[in-house]
Order: sequence, then C-alpha cells, then structure tokens
Amino acid sequence: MNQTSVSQVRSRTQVGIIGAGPAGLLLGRLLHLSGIDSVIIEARDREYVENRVRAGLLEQTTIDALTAAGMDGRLREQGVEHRGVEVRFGGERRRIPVNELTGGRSTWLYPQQEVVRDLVKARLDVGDPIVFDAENVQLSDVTGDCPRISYRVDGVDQVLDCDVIAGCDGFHGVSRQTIPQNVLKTFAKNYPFAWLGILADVPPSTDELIYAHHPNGFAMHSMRSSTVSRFYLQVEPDEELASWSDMRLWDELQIRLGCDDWSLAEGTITARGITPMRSFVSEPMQYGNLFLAGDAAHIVPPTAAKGLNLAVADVILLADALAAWMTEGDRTLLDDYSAEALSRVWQVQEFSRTMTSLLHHERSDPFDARLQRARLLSLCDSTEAMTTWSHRYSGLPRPWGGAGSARSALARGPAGAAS
Ligand code: FAS
Ligand code: PHB
Repeated sequence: MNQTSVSQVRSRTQVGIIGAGPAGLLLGRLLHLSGIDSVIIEARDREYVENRVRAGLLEQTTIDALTAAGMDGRLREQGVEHRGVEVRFGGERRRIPVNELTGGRSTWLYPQQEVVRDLVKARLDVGDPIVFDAENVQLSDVTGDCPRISYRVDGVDQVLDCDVIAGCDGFHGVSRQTIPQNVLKTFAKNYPFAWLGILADVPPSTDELIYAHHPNGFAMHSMRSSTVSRFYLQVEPDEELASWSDMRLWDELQIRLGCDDWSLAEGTITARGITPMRSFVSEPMQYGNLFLAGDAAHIVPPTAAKGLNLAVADVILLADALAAWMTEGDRTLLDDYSAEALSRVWQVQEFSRTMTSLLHHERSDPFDARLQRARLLSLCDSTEAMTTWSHRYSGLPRPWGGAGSARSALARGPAGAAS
C-alpha cells in the first residue's frame, strides 16, 4: 500500500471483489482456500449486510460447496434438512419425496443472512479484508491487464489495482453497468403478480415446505427455524402492503393453504415485504478481466428458491477458473466462464419459470385453470416426472462436472487450504 498523493491510497490484490453478499463472500472464501489474495469492497456496513432477510432454501449443490469450504458448521447445527415437499391444489395433498427420488439429495432451510454471517466471520478470522461503507465505487481499465477499483472510505480516496475484478454487487450494483451497451445483451420478463412475504413468530405447522395452488392465487408455507415461520402470498404487482392487515393476511393464508385434517397456527407477524416477480439475464457474464456473478448478472423469480443457489454455482465456476489460471497459468476455464455459467443460468431460469407458471394464477381463464390442474396431476402422478423435478429442485450437479475440481479449493477442502 503506498500514498500516491495527499488524499489517495493505492493498493494491490489478485482479485478485487465488489459486494459482500453470498456471491462475493463465498468467492473470497474459495480463493482463500486456493491461496489467492482478494479484497472485498462493500457499499453498506456490516450490520446491514448481516441482517438482510432474503432467501432461506439451500439446494444440495450449495450444501456440498459450503461443506467443502468448511462453512457448514452452524448450518448443520441450526439448519433443517428437508427430504421432500408438499404440493396442494384443488383439495389434493401430494408429497414429492425429493431425497428418495434423487438417491439422497435434499434441500436445507437455513436463512441467507446466517450464511452471510458465517462467511463474514470466517473471512475476518483469517485476516482477509472486507472494506465496508465504501462510497462511490467505480471500475476502470477492466479490459486491461490491471483493472482498477476506486472508492472512498472514511473520507480517503482509495485505488485497488487487481489482476481481475469479480462483480458480485447485485442487480443494482455498478459492475454490470461497466460493460458497454454495445456488448451487453439483456433478457427480461416481468410476471403479472408479486409475492407478499411475511415472517411470523409461530412454530411451523408443517415439517416440509408447502406449495399451494389456489384459485385466489399461490401461497407457500416455509420456515426459518422451529419457532419462526415464513409465508408467501401471490398478490397484484402494484399491491399496497398497507391494505393487508394481520387478520386479512392470516385469513387468506388459511383459505389458500387450508385442507381437511390440517390446521395452520397463527402468531405475531414480525416482518413483511412485497417482492416483484421477474426474470432477468445479462450476457456476457465477463468483459475483459471483469467477471459477473450472482444477481449482478441474473435474477430469477423466487418461486423455486434459486437466486442464492445460482449465485453459489457461479462462484464455484469462477473460483475453479481463477485457481486454474492463477496457480497454473491455464486460462481455458476462465475464458469459458461466461458460456458455462450462462448455460446453467438458462436451465435454472427455465425451471423457475416452469414452477412459477405451474403454481401461480395468471389469468381467470377456466380452460387455463383446468390445464394447470392437469399439469400438477401429471407431475404428482408420475414417479418419472417427480424424479426429474426433484433433481432440478435439489440442484443441478456441480458445475464443470468436476473438470476444474482437481485444482480447486472445493476438491482440497479447508484442510487442504493452500499451505
Ligand atoms: P446480493 O444482492 O445479495 O449482494 C450484493 C452486495 O453488493 C450487497 O451486499 C450490496 O450492498 C453490495 N453492493 C451493491 N452495490 C454496490 C456498490 N456499488 N459497491 C459496493 N457494493 C455494492 N431468493 C430465494 O431463493 N428465496 C427468497 O425468498 C428470496 N427472497 C429475496 C427477497 C428479496 C427482497 C431479494 C432482493 C432477493 C431475494 N432472493 C431470494 C434472491 C436472493 O437470495 C439473491 O439471489 C441473492 O442475494 C444473490 O446474492 P448476490 O449475488 O451475492 O447479491
Ligand atoms: C423461502 O423460504 O424463502 C423459500 C423457500 C422455498 C422457495 C422460495 C422461498 O421455493
């Protein structure tokens, strides 16, 4: 680190990571295990980053990655393994035995903010830097051999010289904006509904997630712990949160989730919010020595809970590719990163779209309603269809198919961390 002028500090690292969300933090962890230096630049403070309520469902591929990175301690203590899900529609209650049909793959309920807390702690414990409260973050020379991140912290201008930059700064970040318009192609779809999500201090009324299709709209019973439940209701895209009293919320959940020989326990609602339902993909996911990962490059509707899991899949790919290049000088995987990541992104977009149209009420067209019922039945009546669905729900196999694993941190695990 050297003082270039009165007010500017210059430093250097191998990988400059923008954003301390799940993508940026897990990438930092995997690079650490490969002996590769990185600096994470985050616009918000630690408390904000560690308390942002978002996803909660982790697919098997994510569990395997966190385990290989030595980040599964609290997850296995406090998270809950789910071996199946329930689907409800037109008075039907069907269980899809995901674990059984996939030969042992499950999903786990463990809040995203806990994953973030674990990763922040692990990073600071090994002395790897996270710059919180960074202002005016800008990227430059991303097509050159020494891309730079400039930012201001504690009133001092900083410049970070890097070999590569990883843009993990979410949908509203600066990284994707750095790719010229004549290079970047975007694909988007907005759905004619949104999700009203609530957290409630009440033990879950189910051991496994319930996805309910109802003429009033979709509903889901999820959870965050044995004392905190999470619910989602399909609402209009311009729905006013204020128009939903606690009583109206519980009444509607009782209606949409209700069925014989089952009852829904109610409790104090502690958080609520409306999430727009949309799909977004930007191509390419790399530009020179700038590599995008996670929500910076793509958004999926939360129906299939793939947002966080897709961010993890991106950084598994990117960490493997960077390890290959920085430890052996082989840039093949890095040059293939965007193509490889996008092939998975579109697979997951397709699955999220399928689940969204299967479970949400789009048009009050009786013919469509019958078709939806037929599609739900053809899924739940066919072991083959449920098996295919279960493999996609529990997570597509690890990226690269292990190609990069020989040299990757994930293969060596924390114990094998670059000595
Ligand atoms: P993130 O957005 O998590 O992290 C990006 C980080 O970059 C943030 O810390 C941000 O502060 C920082 N940043 C932004 N701009 C910056 C700048 N200019 N400079 C420096 N840092 C900058 N998925 C599910 O599966 N289930 C859910 O229930 C669910 N609920 C969601 C609810 C909401 C409201 C949202 C927005 C998303 C939800 N998702 C859900 C999807 C979610 O889990 C994302 O996919 C996941 O957070 C993506 O992780 P990252 O790519 O790391 O981005
Ligand atoms: C959640 O708990 O937030 C969740 C779970 C499963 C989904 C979507 C969201 O499919």
